Amino acid sequence: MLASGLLLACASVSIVAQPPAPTPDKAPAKRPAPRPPTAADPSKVAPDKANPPKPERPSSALVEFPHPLITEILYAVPTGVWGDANKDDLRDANGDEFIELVNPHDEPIQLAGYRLSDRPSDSPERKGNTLSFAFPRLELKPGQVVVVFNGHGAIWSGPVGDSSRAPEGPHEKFSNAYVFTMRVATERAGLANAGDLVLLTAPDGTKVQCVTWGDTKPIPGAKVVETAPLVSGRNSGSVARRGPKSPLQTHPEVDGVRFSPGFAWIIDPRPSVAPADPPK
Ligand SMILES: [Ca+2]
Ligand SMILES: [Ca+2]
Repeated sequence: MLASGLLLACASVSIVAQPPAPTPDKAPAKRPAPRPPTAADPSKVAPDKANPPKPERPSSALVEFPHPLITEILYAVPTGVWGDANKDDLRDANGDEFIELVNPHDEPIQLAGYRLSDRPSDSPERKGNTLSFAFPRLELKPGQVVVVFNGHGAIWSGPVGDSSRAPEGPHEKFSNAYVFTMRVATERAGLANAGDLVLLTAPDGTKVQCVTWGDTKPIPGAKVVETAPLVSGRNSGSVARRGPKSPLQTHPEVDGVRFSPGFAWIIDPRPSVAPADPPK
């Protein structure tokens, strides 16, 4: 008993003499606390599985977000029935002209306030004959297509908008694109076949895109300037691009038709498929 009592006493003395053992939830005072990750050190940020970071939007089109991209222009309307681009059974040298645009980005864009125009009136003959069309409110989802016809003398059926209002829906006669008319009242206002331009301007006045052909010089200050091929005369038809960064090229003839309003190749890459119904 005595021996064990001594042992116990020694043990108790020994226990008392030892510093208190650190407990798991009590770290030593000198241990540096881990610093929370900061924005300056993004590699240390733990991945948020519920909200994975979006990849940086690649510059996948000629124009930056949130601008639409001009994908096709018909400035030289073919003669006869082969020129009836707006499908009203009439061929109008100006009325059947059109400009097609698409949302080439991966998020919706708003068209309100964007403007399409041609070369400004710089001569007495052209005075008052400049084309200018401002879009009303219309949200374009990624890949959605819009066609703006000159519209002079046109007879419309189906949903067609103008500068004051968007169409009620997509138009099935034009590959389900949204269709607009500029409602041009004079036969003298159109895109000149020998040389002219189309300028796309953003609501804040930014000159987004300028497409020229023939002998016309681009408007200074445009962010994207392109020269389209000359397709007038026997080669009349549209110029169109096949990819969001491809140049505007002569539209191939498919079943006699040299344009495809509403059918954007950059969305549906089927170059050999008939893009439009041949005229009756
Ligand atoms: Ca023309
Ligand atoms: Ca027509």
